[in-house]
Parts: sequence; structure tokens; C-alpha cells
Amino acid sequence: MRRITKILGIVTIVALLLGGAVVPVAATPEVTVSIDAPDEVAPDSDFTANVNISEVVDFDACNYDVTFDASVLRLDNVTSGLIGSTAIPVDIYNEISSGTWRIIQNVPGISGVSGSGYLAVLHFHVIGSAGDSSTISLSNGMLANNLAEEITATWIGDSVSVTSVVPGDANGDGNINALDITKVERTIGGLDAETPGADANQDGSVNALDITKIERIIGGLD
Ligand SMILES: [Ca+2]
Ligand SMILES: [Ca+2]
Ligand SMILES: [Ca+2]
Repeated sequence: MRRITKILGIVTIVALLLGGAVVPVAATPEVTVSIDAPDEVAPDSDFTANVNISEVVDFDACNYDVTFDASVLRLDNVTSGLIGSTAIPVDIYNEISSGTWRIIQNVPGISGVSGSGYLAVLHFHVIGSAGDSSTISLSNGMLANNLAEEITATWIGDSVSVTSVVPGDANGDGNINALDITKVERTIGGLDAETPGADANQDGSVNALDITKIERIIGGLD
């Protein structure tokens, strides 16, 4: 018993040391601006990517560039974001070179907005084919607070892969079977992220209709 206690003690100390090593030194919370795009997108489909922002204080305005592979993706629209209950309007978005768009946003007035949310929503259309991929990166970013001072931030991009989709193949393994029923249930329950194949009936949302559709496909009815 004594030996077990000793081993448990060592394990606890090691765990504490390991835990301690990964805890960042507490300072002012770092503001992060990051793209949140789906991992996989289907050819000829539309998808949105949020420009998320975390823990900003007294935000007023920003400009940044979004760059992607213009042979794979097309940016159709950029719509306003939301931090708390405050809308973050998009005043200008303009393609400054092929696949690079400059976005300028300003909250009217100078009251300042604090909290987490998203600056904007990027509305993309997939023009590439299965096997293509594109990064969606952020550069030349500047966040202004309501004193016209820079809010330093870490800017993080994302990437998407274009995959051909068999509607109903929710887990993307090439077959439609009971695994896909469970996968869609997990998606509806919020346990798994939505996959392109989960929308079995192709109506744009993943819900109980897709479970029925998958069951009918497996059963040879559809
Ligand atoms: Ca303003
Ligand atoms: Ca499957
Ligand atoms: Ca559906």
C-alpha cells in the first residue's frame, strides 16, 4: 500500500509539473482574431467562415486583408459581425489583388465594444474541384480602440479542403450505413461538427429528416 501511495504521489507531482509547464504566464488577455471555416467543403457549394474575435476591450474599428486561392474559392459577400449585442458593420470590402480582399469595419461613434464574438462573416462559393484546398489567411490587420490606439492581436487563418460528397455519407468513409445514422444523430446533438455528407436530403440543414433519408437509402427505398 505504501508503495502505491508513493507512486501516486510521484504521478501527482509529475502531473502538476506538466500542467504547470503549459499554463501561460498570466498577463493581459491576448486578443485573437481567427478565421473559423469548415474543414471540408463540397464542390459548387456555398459556405460561410466567421472572422472570430476574442476578449477585445473598447474596440472601435479595424482593417485587415483576407487572402485565399482564387482558383478554389470565390468571395461573394462580407456581412457584419457581432460582439455581445453590438453589430460590427462592414463599411468596405474590396479585392485589392486576385484572392486578396481588404475589409474595413467601424462601429458608429466612439463608445467602444468589449467582449468576444465575430467581426464579420465571409460568404464563399467553392469553384474548385475535389482534391483542391485553400488557406484563408489574415494579414495587415489593425484593430483600433476608442482612443484611436492599436489593440495588439494575434491573427490566425484557417484552411478548407474540397471533397466530393455523397449525400448521406455523413462520416465520409464512402459507404452509407448505420455509422452514418449515428453520425447524424451525434451532429444533431452537437457532439460532432457538421460534415458535408450529413445533409442527406440536400435541403441545407442537418436534422431528423436526414436520418430518415439515410435509413431509406440503406433500405433501398431511395
Ligand atoms: Ca467608430
Ligand atoms: Ca459513411
Ligand atoms: Ca437535410
